Amino acid sequence: MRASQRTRKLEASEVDGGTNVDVVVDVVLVVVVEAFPEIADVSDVDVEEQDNEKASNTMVKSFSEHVCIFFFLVFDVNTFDVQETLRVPRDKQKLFSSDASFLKMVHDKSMAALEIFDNGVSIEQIIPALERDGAVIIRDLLSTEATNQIIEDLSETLETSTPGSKSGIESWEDFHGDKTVRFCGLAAKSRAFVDHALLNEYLIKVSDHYLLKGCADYWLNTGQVMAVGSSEPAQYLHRDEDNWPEAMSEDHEITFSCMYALSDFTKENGGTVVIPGSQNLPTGVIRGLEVPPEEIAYAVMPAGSGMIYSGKVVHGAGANITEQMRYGMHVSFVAGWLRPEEASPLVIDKETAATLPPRARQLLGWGSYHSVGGGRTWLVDFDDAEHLFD
Ligand SMILES: O=C(O)CCC(=O)C(=O)O
Ligand SMILES: [Fe+2]
Repeated sequence: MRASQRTRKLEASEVDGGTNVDVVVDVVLVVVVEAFPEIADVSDVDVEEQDNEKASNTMVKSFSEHVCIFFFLVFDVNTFDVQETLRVPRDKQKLFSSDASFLKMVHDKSMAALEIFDNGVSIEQIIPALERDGAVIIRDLLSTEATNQIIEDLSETLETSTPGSKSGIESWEDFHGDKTVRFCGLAAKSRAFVDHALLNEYLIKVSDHYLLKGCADYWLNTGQVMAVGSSEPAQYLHRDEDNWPEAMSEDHEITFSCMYALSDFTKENGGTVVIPGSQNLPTGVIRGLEVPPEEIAYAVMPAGSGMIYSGKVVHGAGANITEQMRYGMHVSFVAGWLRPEEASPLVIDKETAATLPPRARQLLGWGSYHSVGGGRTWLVDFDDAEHLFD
C-alpha cells in the first residue's frame, strides 16, 4: 500500500460511547490494608501483649470492616463513579498504596490536559511542563514527508501483521490487546525511522536531560508500532519503568519515551491516556489504577506529533471506539546499564548497522557502555563494539 492510500485510510471518525468499571469490595479491602498497614501492626502488638489472638483478630476484622465501609462510600462517590473510564482487569488492580494523593494530581485545572508545543520550541521551554505533567505533546515532531516515508516503509508489515500479542503469556496478551497490532525491528525496516524518529532532536535532548542523571549513556529500549484496533478496550494504566522494578529509583529516570502519532490521535480512537503529575507518585509498580475523570488527559494530537513522556508517568492506550485503527509508533530509551525490551543488535544486522550514523548504531546496541566509574560492558573481546566498523 502506498503512503498516500494509507494516510487516507487513517482518517479518524467521531463515535460516541464509553465503558464502565464496576466497583468491587475486594479492591477497597486492598486499599484499606495497603493504606493503613499500621492497623495490622498495632493489632499484632496487642496480640503479643495480651496473648489473646482471638480477641485481637475480631477487633481487627471489625475495625477493617468499618474502615472498608467508610472507604467504599467515599471512593464510590469520588473515585469510582467514572462513566468514561478505563478497563482494569480485576487481577491487575493495584491501587496506589501509600496514600490517596493521586486524587489530587490536577493542580490548578478543572480538567487534566497536556501542554502542546510546536516544533521549534526550546528544550528549556518544555522541561517545566515535563516536570509538572510528566508528558508533553510536540506538534510536527515529524515532518509530513518523514511521517509518510515511515508509513510507506512500514506499510507492508502493517498490512501483513495480525492483531494480538505474540508473547504467548496471558498477562502480556492482556497488556498488548487482542485487537492491537504491534511489531518491532523498525530500524531494519525504515531508514526514515532511524533518521527522524530514533535520532529525533527533541527526544534525544530530553533523554539526555533526564536519563544521563542515572547513567553514562542510554540505548534503544524499543521502537514499536502500536496500532490500536477498532473496539479495543483501554489498556490498563501503568508506568513504563515497571519493566525494570529492581532498577527503579526516586532520584532519576531509567527510561524515557516518545509516542509518535502516525495517524491523528483522538479521545475516541485510543489516543494515549495520561495522568499528569503521576510521575511524582512514590516509586512503585502500578498496574491498573482507577482515576477520576478530571485527572485524565488524552494525547489528542494530529499525525506527525509526538508525546514525549517520563517512564514514571502513569498512562496507557485509550479505548478505540471508532471503526478505524489508531496508528502510533513508540520509541523509548533505557539506561545503558539495563537490558532493553527489544534485542536490537540481534535484529539489525551488521551490514545494515554499517550504513547508519554512528550515534544510531550505538543506540541500536552496536556500541559498548562506559560507566561513569570506568566500568565497561557490552564489549567485543575487550574492545568497544563501535570499532567493528572502523
Ligand atoms: O498505545 C498507547 O497509546 C500506549 C501503549 C503503552 O503505553 C504501552 O504499551 O506501554
Ligand atoms: Fe506504556
